[in-house]
Amino acid sequence: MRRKNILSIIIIVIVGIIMLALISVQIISSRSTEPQEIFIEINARKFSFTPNIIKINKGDTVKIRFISEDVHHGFFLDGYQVNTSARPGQDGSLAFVANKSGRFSFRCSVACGVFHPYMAGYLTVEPNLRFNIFGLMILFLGLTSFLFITFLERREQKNGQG
Ligand SMILES: [Cu+2]
Repeated sequence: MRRKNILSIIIIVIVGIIMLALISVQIISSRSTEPQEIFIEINARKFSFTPNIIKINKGDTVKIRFISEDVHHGFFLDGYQVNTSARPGQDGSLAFVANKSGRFSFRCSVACGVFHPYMAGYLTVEPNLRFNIFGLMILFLGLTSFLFITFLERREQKNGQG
């Protein structure tokens, strides 16, 4: 009788945890992994980009306004192979869907002076890992609960025998 009580409590707890996890997944995924339209203004001048580190999420549509503060500069994004350029007063523009995750460098694609090769920055496209993390957590919880139940059963059996 005691064993059955313990088992039913464990099962109720497991079901509760799984339900909570599923609800959290719903809330988190609907909040932050929904693709968004991102507008970014990038300023270029000898020999840097501002900002030079950009973070977005996979699936986002990125719209870039590229502004030059001094001479003719370019913006080329590795991995996505997209390019634009700007002169003072003549902004460049660029739009793409971030469908590849990873860290991509962007650099100036117009020779603009001595340190032109060092004019670079990074775009990080974050993968939508949140759901996977929760999936793994549920799996982990399920597995540990299973092992725990098996352990309890074994112990009960031993006690019964002894
Ligand atoms: Cu440049």
